[in-house]
Amino acid sequence: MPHDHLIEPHGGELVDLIVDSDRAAELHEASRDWPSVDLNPRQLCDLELLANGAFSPLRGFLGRADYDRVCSEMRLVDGTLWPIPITLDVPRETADELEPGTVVALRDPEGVMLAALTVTELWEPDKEAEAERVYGTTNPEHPGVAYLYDVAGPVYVGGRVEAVQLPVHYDFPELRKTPAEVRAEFIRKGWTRVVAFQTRNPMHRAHVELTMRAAKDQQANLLIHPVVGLTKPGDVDHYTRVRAYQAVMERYPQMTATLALLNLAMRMAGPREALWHAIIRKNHGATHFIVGRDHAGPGADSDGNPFYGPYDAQELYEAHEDELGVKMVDFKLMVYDPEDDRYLPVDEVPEGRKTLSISGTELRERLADGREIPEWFSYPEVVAELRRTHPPRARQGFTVFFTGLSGAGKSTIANALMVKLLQMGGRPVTLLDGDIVRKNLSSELGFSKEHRDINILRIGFVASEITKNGGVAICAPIAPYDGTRQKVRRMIEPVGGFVLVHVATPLEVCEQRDRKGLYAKARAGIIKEFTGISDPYEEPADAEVTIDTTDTSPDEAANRIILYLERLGYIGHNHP
Ligand code: PPS
Repeated sequence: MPHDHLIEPHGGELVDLIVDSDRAAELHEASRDWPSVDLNPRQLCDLELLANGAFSPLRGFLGRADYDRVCSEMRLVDGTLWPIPITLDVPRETADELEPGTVVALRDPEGVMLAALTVTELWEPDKEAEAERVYGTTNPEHPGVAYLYDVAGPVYVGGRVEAVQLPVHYDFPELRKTPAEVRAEFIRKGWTRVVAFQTRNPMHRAHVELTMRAAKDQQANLLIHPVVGLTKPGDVDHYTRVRAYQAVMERYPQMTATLALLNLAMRMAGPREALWHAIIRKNHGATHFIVGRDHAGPGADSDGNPFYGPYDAQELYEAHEDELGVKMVDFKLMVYDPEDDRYLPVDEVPEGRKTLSISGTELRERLADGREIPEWFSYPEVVAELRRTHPPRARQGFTVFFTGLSGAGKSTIANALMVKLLQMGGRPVTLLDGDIVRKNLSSELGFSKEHRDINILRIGFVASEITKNGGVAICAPIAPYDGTRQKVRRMIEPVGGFVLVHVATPLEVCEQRDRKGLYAKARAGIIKEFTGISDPYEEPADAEVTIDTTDTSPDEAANRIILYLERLGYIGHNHP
């Protein structure tokens, strides 16, 4: 029996693009002659939700007419409400191989064919117009716009999809439920009214109380349906979140709530995304959907202007609620009322009552400093999960990155620092000195700008891996180019500490010391492209510590860096 007959009255007709085994074998056989598209992480998410019917009624990647109308009116050509364009973007070279009628193999990064796409048309979208219409902004600080401009290829390919298999997931397989599986679960449990809760964040007490309140008000059961595909850059990783969700499920009264993971690639499109989320949940059999404050919004731009108003999503939803066929359960911001030890929507707080809340930024700060997170805010088991992956700074890794001219004293200070850190103990320390790296990692490289950049980026990659895993990396190359140093900073800061130390000993002093005799050779023209003599050195404007070794001993210099690390909290009482 097809799924869609199984699942009524929940959700309406469900598309299932996965072909039977005979057709799959046929497609595999034929695919030898087809061009291929290797899907990126976002496209993989989209394909999965197309294939399993989460994006019903879509049967493939949008063609041009559907795309245009979705962008301008949030509707497919046939009038169906659909707020987000689901398109397959490709590079121009790939597009050149395709034409209407071509069948393309859509593959995962390992080359496994997941689906066959029969191309109906190809076109070059006006990305600015798309950004303006879908996201309401062309500001690339919006993550959806950034993807559109920086990652998406210039050509869109529309066409129907026949899926051979769903993408494979090795993590949490028991929680990755297709829409048909979720609907079947509801039927098995006898649930006819189900409130779905979308989230990309760890769930704390406010979220649990909000969802319980929604369930009580609607006399419904709960589907906790977090996104584990792509969320906003910088979010807590989904492994940590899912372990925390599993712990939180124990807090709900027995047999009232269920957990399923959704491999959605979010766009952070705010109001439009709220409608999209509701359609997806309807396809999973939900009858109600929770929309809170700033639903699926990316926050504010660098000037502090929010991309969407806090309740824009609720307003747009309300205007389309009947058509969506999923009732909105709207919530204002929840705040804690210590007097009654409960959570309340901010508009229900009695006059003059003092309430408490902790913002996401504040929570991150508390985790980084190893400070207490109160029980009124979260559950001990959730906090424990967060602490495992977000240890306090005193247990995080960090990189100390020296830059400066040859002979400035980088290696000497780096060695002194390494020895002092080893004496303190607690973290493994790796020294990536310029000469050591040139011998072991970059022996084939010379001193052109291109080669120096490759060298520095290699050092940055190794240092970021060490830092990510809780170690200390001390790097001491010349690293003459500002842009390259900044790239390294951006690789490391998301995974731990980064301290740039400018060893600013003047050229005259370095040249006068000339310990290796290199300056003399450079002056004589025997060594070419020598930094400071015949090659540039760009002074950093972003160094955390600046040291001139003309009148500072290596011991003093290393001490200054240690004091700086203490001030930031990377060295301190919490040290294991
Ligand atoms: S870079 O620019 O960061 O990739 O340079 P780095 O890997 O630190 O290598 C610098 C060391 O190589 C020796 N050397 C040169 N330096 C600069 N310019 C030229 N042309 C050059 N040729 C060889 C020099 O000994 C540098 O070591 P340090 O320890 O800095 O004196």
